[in-house]
Amino acid sequence: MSGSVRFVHAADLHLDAPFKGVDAEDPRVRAALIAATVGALDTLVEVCIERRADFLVLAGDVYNSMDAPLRTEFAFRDACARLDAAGIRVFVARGNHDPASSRSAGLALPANVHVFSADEVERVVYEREGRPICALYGRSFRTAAETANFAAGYARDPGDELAIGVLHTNVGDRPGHGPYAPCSIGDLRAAHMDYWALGHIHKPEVLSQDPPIVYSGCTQGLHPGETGDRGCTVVTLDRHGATLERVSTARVVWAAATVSAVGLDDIDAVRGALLAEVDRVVRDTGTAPGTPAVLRIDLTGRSGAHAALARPKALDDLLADIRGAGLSRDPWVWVDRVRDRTMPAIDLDLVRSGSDFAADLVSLADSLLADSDALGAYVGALAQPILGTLDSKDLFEPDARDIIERARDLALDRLMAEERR
Ligand SMILES: [Mn+2]
Repeated sequence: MSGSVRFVHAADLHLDAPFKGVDAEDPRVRAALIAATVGALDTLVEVCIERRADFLVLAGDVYNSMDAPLRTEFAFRDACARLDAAGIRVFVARGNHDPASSRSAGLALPANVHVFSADEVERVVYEREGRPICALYGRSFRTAAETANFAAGYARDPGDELAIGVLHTNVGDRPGHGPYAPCSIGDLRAAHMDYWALGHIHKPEVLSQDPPIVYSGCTQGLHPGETGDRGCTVVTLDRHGATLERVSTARVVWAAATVSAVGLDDIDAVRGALLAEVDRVVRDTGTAPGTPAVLRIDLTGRSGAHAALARPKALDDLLADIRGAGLSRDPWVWVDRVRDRTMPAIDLDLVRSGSDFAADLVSLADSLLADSDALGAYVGALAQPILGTLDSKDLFEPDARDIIERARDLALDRLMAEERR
């Protein structure tokens, strides 16, 4: 074997995934979300063709469900046929969402597609003009819950000049992800591959540089939690090593932002800050300029606009206004949610100058904050019942100053809310 290969590594396309957690009433936004996963597949095909890839590696979860609709299977088959026409092969390892036992695994795929065995690690040789160039090792999931260590079955043939491992796996028992085909980075290194094309974790991540052990991440974020760039990894590999390049494929980017309302004293100032955030997202949607975004914003901080935001329907009207502005941008931004997490601004000097209960409260806090012995004793007495219930006292190290300041402000917030009723 001699030479080099260029391939595109992608995973977790979840082509038939429903978008959860967003209820977009705008028809253009709805249509974009519905078309996004298959659109990302189209972009993936274009990337393979533009970069003159030798082959595409898909490391599991092409489909979201074990009985994916026929139209989704047609979309995948059409994509493979376009690659076939361009002379690009496709290597597929099935994952926990689309195991070999899926009911939707029936549609015949073009001859350029190879689906790895679900019985054992399978070695397939990519050839160019009849000459072996690169070996690919892969194993598909048979069932949705494969909990054996598949990585242990991978071993490079000493005759391979180039070798790639393909696997859907949870490396390092990551919490929050299914414990499927678990393995360690050490298990993967022990197979002596030149590159590991992994799937399952949807956030792109390079676990190791030498050899590259890579989660390409999903091709399209599937819900508001999957924020930021989503795409594929273009790999150029020869016997000296690999060069990696990230290319975005997402048709809609999920974005989340926190906007501080500190120093903003009325609704118009808040509106200005929200619009500035929308425009920031328009300019900066990961590595793919021109990609529409769905944006969630939390408004935070002590703000003079707190009371105005708390008025009935004020936030709804503000959201509708910001949405209209976001949809007029190019690319558009759908503001899915603005949450009001602001608190009232407190002018402590003004409260101190009064003669009411609030003034007494601030005065008590002032005297404690001025006397560290008294402060420690006071907070210690308050914390004792809680500390008594903990097995390890080391877990809770009370910061007395912080506790008193927060207790003071929380009590003042409650008092002010009472006054407004
Ligand atoms: Mn997945």
